[in-house]
Amino acid sequence: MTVQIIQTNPIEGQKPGTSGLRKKTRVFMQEHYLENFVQSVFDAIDGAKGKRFVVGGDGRYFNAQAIQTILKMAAANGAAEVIVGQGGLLSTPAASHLIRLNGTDGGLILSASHNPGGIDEDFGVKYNIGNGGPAPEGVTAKMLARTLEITEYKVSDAADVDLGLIGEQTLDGMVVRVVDPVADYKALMETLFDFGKIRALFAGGFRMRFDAMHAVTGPYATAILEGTLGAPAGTVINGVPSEDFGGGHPDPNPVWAKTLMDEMFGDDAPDFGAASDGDGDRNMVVGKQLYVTPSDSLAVLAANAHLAPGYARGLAGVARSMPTSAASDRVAAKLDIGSFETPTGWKFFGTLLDAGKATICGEESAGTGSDHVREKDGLWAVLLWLNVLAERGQGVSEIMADHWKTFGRDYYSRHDYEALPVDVANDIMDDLREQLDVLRGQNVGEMAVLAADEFSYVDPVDGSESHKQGIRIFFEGGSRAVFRLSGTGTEGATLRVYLQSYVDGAGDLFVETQAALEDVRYAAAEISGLARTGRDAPDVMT
Ligand code: G16
Repeated sequence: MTVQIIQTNPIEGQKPGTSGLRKKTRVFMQEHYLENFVQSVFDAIDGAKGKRFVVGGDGRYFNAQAIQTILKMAAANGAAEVIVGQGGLLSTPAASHLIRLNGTDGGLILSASHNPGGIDEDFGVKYNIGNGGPAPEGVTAKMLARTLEITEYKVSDAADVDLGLIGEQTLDGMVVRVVDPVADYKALMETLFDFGKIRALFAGGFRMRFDAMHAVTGPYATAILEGTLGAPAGTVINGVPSEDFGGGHPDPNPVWAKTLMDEMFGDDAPDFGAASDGDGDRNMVVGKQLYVTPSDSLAVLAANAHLAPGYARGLAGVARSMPTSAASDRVAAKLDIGSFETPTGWKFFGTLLDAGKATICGEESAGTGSDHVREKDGLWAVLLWLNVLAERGQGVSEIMADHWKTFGRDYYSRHDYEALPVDVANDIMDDLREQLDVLRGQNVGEMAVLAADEFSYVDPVDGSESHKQGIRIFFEGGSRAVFRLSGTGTEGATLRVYLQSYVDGAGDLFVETQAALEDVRYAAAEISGLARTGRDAPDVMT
């Protein structure tokens, strides 16, 4: 077995987006493509020599093959040890936990998250640093720079590692430790939640449906909900990960988790429904006939987290991404704790969590998490909900109604225009940018513009700056429209329009969401010239 030094050239700028490098699988499968990026990651962190990493992915097409390549490259670059999930599987939050638990230098996670999988669909690789969280912008910028100048990479010609075999093997002198992907994660959850209370809830006949969407959370949810908490067999559906997610789109929202939504809105709906995405960091929560928006879920969890043992001492603060609704700010204000608004991308929460400024974080894109790891965590959110339901002895609808009466309701919806020609999407954003100064004071339909700006962020911990993080238009009465281009799409450009409208606790709390947002939707469409998309409706509305 020898280390081979392979001559290569930059293929294209491999620019990591909101969450690592995401491309069509066939792009990743081109000669040298994956290798160029992995070598650039190692180079950007000053080499892999003597270092320890965690590697795993969501089981999508090309996962196992890519892991073998990464292991051989880590060995050839002199890494000391790599911890891999059995079968190459690790959910993103479980990988984050393993990095922290084992004090490794970092980890490589293979996933395109909620994007579909398969040879004609999407693949992705991201690098997480030693705190368990996604690499910050300074590090991803170095990776990109490296991909533009790469001339060679190192790879071992050793045989493949048996990823099915738990235990230690060696690869060209590097230790490969294959671990049960679920065990350590489950042990962590047991320290945070009252498993006895949740077990009693299920024993009392509480019914739940968890849709794992044929993705990586299946084994985790089955082991924890059915195996440990006593939920009846069949509580977890689509629980076996498949390379193409059963031909589906593993994005836990009302559009893609339609089977679950139909059941939850049907006559014999279970008490609680939940779903998770490709790599297990996103979640969706549904009550009987009630969809809980991710922004509301964050607010409710922040308001009730103290009911779970892991958060009984209270929260240091709550952080949300800018496009997320202000619902969690209202909770933070009432609890008199820190409240933070960051750009989109979980990496921005890392410094706040590390510094102990925030305990719970969340995003409108179906992500919630806490300082137990440095990623959002789908199953964690579901278990916290279960703990709260068990403690309060109420259903999801009662909890939501009570929350809205106390804090008011932020009606919220995201409208996505997918696979737009890049120039059309850029024109819309550029034109909006040019109007920012003149919008103030204008009336558009029923709405009066109070202010408009482009979101910039200065990290309160390390002072790093991020600009051009989305355009915000604030209307009188607490409504808001936000425009942003997605950083995770792999085809054309995706324009996201985030709509929000607030009513206080004495107002009308039970209007249909899209109806409640109609005026702000109209104003947003007029101001941005959305007709240019050529679409008469969004492709996805969540
Ligand atoms: C990733 C990040 C999230 C972020 C999302 C935004 O999610 O981890 O923190 O909110 O991207 O996506 P977009 O740029 O498309 O709006 P994931 O679940 O895809 O890793």
